Amino acid sequence: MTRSAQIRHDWTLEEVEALFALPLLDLLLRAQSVHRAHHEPNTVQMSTLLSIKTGACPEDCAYCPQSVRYDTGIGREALMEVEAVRECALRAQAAGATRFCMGAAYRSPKPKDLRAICAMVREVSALGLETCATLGMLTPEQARELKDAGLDFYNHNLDTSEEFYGEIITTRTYQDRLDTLEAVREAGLKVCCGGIIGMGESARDRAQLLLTLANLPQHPESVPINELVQVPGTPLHGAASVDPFDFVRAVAVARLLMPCSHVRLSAGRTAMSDELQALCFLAGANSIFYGEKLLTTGNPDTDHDRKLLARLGIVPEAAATTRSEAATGAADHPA
Ligand code: SAM
Ligand code: DTB
Ligand code: SF4
Repeated sequence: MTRSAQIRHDWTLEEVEALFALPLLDLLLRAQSVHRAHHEPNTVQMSTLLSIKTGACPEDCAYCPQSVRYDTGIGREALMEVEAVRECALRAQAAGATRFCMGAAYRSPKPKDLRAICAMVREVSALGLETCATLGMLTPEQARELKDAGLDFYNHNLDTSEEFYGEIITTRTYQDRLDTLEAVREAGLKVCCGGIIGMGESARDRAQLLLTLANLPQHPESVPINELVQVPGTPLHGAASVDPFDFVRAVAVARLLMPCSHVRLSAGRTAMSDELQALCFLAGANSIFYGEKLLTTGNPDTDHDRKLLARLGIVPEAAATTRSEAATGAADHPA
């Protein structure tokens, strides 16, 4: 079978549920085989996050410590200055990151803020880093503005299945999210889109989330799989924890459904053992958030991560978009 023949956008829920139901070792073998057919083995892409505008978000995402509705001890902070962002990006680059992702606690950016963020994108891009932003909902014009400023990726997660979504967020719809993803794609930006495991969703919800991602007209170049970071004060604090093997299954199924994408082992790594993270890499994860902080919560020390990768014989992937990412667009969309 050729590589492009494995790129499908017509998965059924039954097929995806059947993958989840495979014996774990069979699933891992299949996922690692597909991984090796599409990616350099033993490499990992490293992105560093920075919260450029923290707290007081009007949305009600039940997992999020930055919503103004929950008492999590996170106050309102102004949008950072361009120079301060540039310094953080330089530090991330010196530590070994190749992509810098700027996150803002917005429902959607205001015109003045977007202009300032475009200036940040230009500065970070000029350092030779890949750029990513996650700023909430975008109009097609806003997406084009970011593209013109040199933005490479836009992160906007579906978070969960359409069915479960209403239990987690009521202030915007699933369709709003799909519309933003379409605007981002149309503007020529690369898409980073994934979800969160551990919010009380069912196995079917997990299958449905990955199915929706895989059946988008084009697979997201980057698929972050987050494990819920439980923050006191948020409605999801105290949610039942996930069986680690079920988390690994979600990573493996993402790899099988979206062979060319980078699957990112995202939030939640501080609570994972080194061995569990190694299993996630075996399942096809080939990207991490690297740096001591995610947006407002912790992430493993860079020193620990460097040692872990060295112990596993995994090397950081060079910057610049890989052959496989290019293939997600070209190979399956000849028109
Ligand atoms: N405000 C923008 C938005 O929601 O699109 C951008 C920032 S928001 C923090 C980006 C993503 O972070 C969310 O969609 C969610 O998937 C993830 N996230 C937020 N809080 C999290 C948590 N406690 N645990 C895991 N992932 C989380
Ligand atoms: C993604 O999928 N996960 C990141 C990033 N995209 C923006 C965010 C994780 C946030 C975890 C909670 C926090 O640090 O505030
Ligand atoms: Fe706001 Fe984004 Fe947090 Fe939702 S996830 S509350 S939109 S910062």
